[in-house]
Amino acid sequence: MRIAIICHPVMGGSGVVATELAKALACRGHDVHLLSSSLPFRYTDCLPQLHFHQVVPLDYPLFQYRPYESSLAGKIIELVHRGVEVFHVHYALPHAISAYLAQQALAQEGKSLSLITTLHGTDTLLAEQEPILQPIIRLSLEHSQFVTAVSHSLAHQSQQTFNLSQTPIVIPNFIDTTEFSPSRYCAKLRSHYATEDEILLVHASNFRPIKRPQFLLKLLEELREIGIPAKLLMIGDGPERPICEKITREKGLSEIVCFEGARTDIAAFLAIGDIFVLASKYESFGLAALEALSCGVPVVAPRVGGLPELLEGGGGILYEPHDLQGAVYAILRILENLPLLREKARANALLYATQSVVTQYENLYERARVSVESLGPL
Ligand code: GMT
Repeated sequence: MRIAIICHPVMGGSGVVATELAKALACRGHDVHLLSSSLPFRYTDCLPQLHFHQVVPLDYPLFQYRPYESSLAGKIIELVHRGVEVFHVHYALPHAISAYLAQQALAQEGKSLSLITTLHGTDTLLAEQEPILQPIIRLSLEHSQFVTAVSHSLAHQSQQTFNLSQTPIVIPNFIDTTEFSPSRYCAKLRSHYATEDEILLVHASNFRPIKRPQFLLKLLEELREIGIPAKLLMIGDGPERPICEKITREKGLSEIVCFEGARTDIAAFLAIGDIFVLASKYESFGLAALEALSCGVPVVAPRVGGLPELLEGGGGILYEPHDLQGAVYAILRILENLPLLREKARANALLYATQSVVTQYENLYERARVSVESLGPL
């Protein structure tokens, strides 16, 4: 099949999922076109079947804002003319909206567009915060052949927020269980951060306020107070990082908290952890938690969004959001059963292996393509 995948390039789960999906489809022999405003950070330029198209919005002195939606719509139309059969957009904003515009323009030529939109959570959060966006996003979703969501929780929330005629299909995120594996453990790397007797907590995120990383510093302090020799390794970068670094310095925690910034080989850092910790206000799925599970690292996470669904397969313990004592208790319970929970974490992650999830998308593309073909010329 000739497939286009459209995503935001920034460091975040949706960009990872879209890029890894594009790579996996290209490996299966599909002709895949990846469209984004710049090169997604997981993009590797070595697959002959994978083509990157940068979408560059028009820069004109009269315009205060560049019209990205229009440029993307134009690019989609161009690719339809070049024979691309299915478009899979990650995020309605602005990608499904551009695809809707392209659909309308193509209808004038008697052509139709196969469109699949995957929701990762932010469209729903933004529409709740900014209700003027709701009807625009709704329109683009109702014009998608299929809408998918990365968890049941997000599917139901999105259906309600956008008053959708159908509940989105749930296709969870996936993981390369060979790259994210317990075998990535490296004693030498771990020794930089903790001794064998210490407990190494690892966190990885883009340090947006929604990730609430300051809570993790409080959690570390609580653990030290009750005599748990814990240390915290923080991976990633974003607006909350300098604030957390300042708190670390002010509270004299610099010996036990280490900020490593953004890393490309995240698996190596996850694999040396004893427990992966999250404090997010919301996670539609929690891809970083899945990456940790796949490395055999148990997860402690708040009961929000799609995290309960992910952790019900084993290898993690939930706590109620904001409940510091609940998070401490979850860590203690994991430490009592660490070897068993490590096994359960890995077993759970194997349920999300790339191949089975990519097949679900492939089947959906085929259904979308056939349903548009059966319409014939408009
Ligand atoms: O979490 C972020 O800051 C990035 C965001 C994104 O859009 O890339 O992640 C969202 O999509 C991921 C992939 O489906 C999910 O694993 C994350 O849970 C989700 N983030 C939120 O819902 C806050």
